Amino acid sequence: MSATSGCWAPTPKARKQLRYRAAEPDLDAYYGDIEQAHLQPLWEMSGLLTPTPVVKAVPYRWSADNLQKLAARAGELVPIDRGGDRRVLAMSNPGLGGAPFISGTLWAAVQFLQAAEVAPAHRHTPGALRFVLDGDGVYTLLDGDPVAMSRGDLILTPSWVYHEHHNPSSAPMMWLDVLDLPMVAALDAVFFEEGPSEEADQSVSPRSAAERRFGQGPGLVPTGVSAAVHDRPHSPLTVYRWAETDATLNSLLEFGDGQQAELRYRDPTRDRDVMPTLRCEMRRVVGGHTTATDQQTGTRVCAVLDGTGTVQLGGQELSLAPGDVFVVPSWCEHQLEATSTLDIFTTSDAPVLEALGLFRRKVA
Ligand code: GTQ
Ligand code: FE2
Repeated sequence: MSATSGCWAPTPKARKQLRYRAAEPDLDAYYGDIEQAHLQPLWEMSGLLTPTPVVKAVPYRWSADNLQKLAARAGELVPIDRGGDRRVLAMSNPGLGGAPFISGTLWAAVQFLQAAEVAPAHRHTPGALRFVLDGDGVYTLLDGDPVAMSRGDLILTPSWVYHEHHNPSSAPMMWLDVLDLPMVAALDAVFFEEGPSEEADQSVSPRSAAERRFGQGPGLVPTGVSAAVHDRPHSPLTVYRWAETDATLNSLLEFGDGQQAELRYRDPTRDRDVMPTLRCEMRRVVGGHTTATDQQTGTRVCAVLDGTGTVQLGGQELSLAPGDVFVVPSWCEHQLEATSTLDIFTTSDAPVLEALGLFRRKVA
């Protein structure tokens, strides 16, 4: 489902060679005729059914330093207006020939909002999430529910939910956005519309309505919730707070070898990922520990909330510091080594691969 052009069609050069090989005039004429008819011979193609995934996206890390400095400069230079209504820097995978995507299936970006700025309401079919690597002060309105955003929080913006971002604080704030946009684009299913014009800043409760209703107590969900809520394919809990995530990771560390813990963010009302296209997980690797090497199908976008160390990605070693974002392309070998305790947020398109029977994972 790569959004870039297919890798199986013969290149113009290959097509010339193909003609050359077809020295017989009949065959030569035939190749000309099928090309005219917009048909292509499978017997001349290669690279279509490969033994393992051939992935255009390459492993890459965007350093916190670059992300912060360059987003802050956009904050100085580029206003937020209707039309271009988000101040967003998309991470462009060096393997994708300039496409503004972190992989063939996912969009990842940093978004920067100055004090007193508003990114106006809209909605779209691609699903999105925000993860806050640093700071606080912004709230996002999700279909009218104000959700305060702070360090370590995961905020969902599921498909077709209106969202607008407000920064009533006195300091700028930046956060990570991940969307399933390239996947939805490859499926020719992108819709977008602007929302009602923004309201004045309102008082924002530290706990959104969604949290008070669906995140009140672990394993406790309301009865009598309308079918409209249950029929939606995403979690009705739209924010997962760092305090709970942190406490859960600490608790999980008491089990196993105590060197690492991993949790999955989940729909509290059903055994499902938070959104139909995006899985979210958080991993803690204790300083001094090295994880097993793993590979899985689908893209993983990883963000370092805390700690330092290195990640091995398909034979490439990258150093990690708080605020760094890296991509693990499909089926790429991945191994973490923590120098100081690493907390790494990961989101992936795994629910899509699982739904289609395409998810594979191998741990060495
Ligand atoms: O915050 O609404 O990174 O619509 C890309 C598209 C963020 C957003 C992005 C978006 C948004
Ligand atoms: Fe959006």
